[in-house]
Amino acid sequence: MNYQEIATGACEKIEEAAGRFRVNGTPSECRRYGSGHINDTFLLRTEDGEQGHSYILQRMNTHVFQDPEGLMRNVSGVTGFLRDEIIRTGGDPLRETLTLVKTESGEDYYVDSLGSWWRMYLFIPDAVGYDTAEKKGIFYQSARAFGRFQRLLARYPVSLLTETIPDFHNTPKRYEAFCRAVEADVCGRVQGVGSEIAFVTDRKEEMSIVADKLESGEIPRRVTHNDTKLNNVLIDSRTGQAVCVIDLDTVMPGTAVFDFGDSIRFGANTAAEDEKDLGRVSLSLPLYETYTKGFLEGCAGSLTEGEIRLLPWGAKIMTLECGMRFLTDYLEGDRYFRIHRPEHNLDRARTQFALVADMERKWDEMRRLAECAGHTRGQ
Ligand code: ADP
Ligand code: GN1
Ligand code: MG
Repeated sequence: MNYQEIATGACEKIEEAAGRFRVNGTPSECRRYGSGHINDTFLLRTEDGEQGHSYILQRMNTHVFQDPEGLMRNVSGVTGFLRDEIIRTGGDPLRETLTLVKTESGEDYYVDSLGSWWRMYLFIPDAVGYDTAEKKGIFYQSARAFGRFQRLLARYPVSLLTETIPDFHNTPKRYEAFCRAVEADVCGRVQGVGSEIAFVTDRKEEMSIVADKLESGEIPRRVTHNDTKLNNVLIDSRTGQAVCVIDLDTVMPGTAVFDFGDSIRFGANTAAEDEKDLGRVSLSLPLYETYTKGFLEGCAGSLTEGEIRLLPWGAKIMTLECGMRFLTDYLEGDRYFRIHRPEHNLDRARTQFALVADMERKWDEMRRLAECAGHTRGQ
């Protein structure tokens, strides 16, 4: 097989794994793919006479996902459910949801001789995952897709879902973990980040605003995606329409307020998540407005007034939480998020805090825009 940009040590295991799945043709080419921070993702091509086929091969991150079997049950259940819904409404299931490729022995995953977990999806062609919302239309499409995704899953039986990362968006617990990391200071990095730590602790009271409402039942717990980054929706490269919501590892009970918020955190930032020049970081109110409109349309009237009122808080808390997670990882020695340079996690944390600060400046407008969109929701 021909490998591109892959360390030689890894090739043998990729070859072993690729050979276990029921692909059409013979694996011929493999390269790293996408810009996710968690799994190792490869694009695998096969040769099959005149034709070639493409697949996504992933080595799952079992440090992050400690119950990979439960996770794969979720992915299989959710994709199967979406597939039925898509067929029922006349869509194309091979394009509009992920399709797992089975192993030769009929499993959804393969565990190699080193204990690494592998899975494979059909590659969705002519579709792109964007790292920045270059055009408003792309962001609007992603908003509709994530809104629709959670509306479709409203009928999915929660009892079938494993919580793949317990307390994933439990922000007060994330704060506790952050405080433990500061206290332990295992890498001796605390002294260099005093102002970032103070930024977080100054906002301690805000961490529980959405969590408390979820706990008290004021807003409903729903089946949500929980990782609604713009690059977790594939956009059709010809039509510009959203094709498929991907990265289903964190589909769990959660709140729509955070699905909304995490998208704003990533896609309505005028700079990249790891931009070093903080002067370029800001919240784009036009993008925020566009996303709000698209998300409420995608949810088609299913969000409650309480949820709509909390949307700005969802954006702010997701940004604060993510910054806190990047900073925690920096303090603990970069063990969770994949980094590509020293201090990458610190740079990421700083952009998140700069974005929170800008949201605070634009808070009244954020609230007004959410209210306005709420009045015309789903119409
Ligand atoms: P991570 O959890 O590391 O973010 P993802 O599951 O999001 O991993 O995959 C990483 C990238 O691979 C995505 O952002 C997307 O660009 C691409 N990708 C994943 N699955 C598919 C697929 N079935 N078809 C086409 N591209 C895909
Ligand atoms: C991770 O897997 P990916 O790259 O789509 C992370 C998200 C963070 C995001 C920050 C399972 O998302 O929670 O918000 O990085 N996923 C997990 O970019 O922790
Ligand atoms: Mg991803």
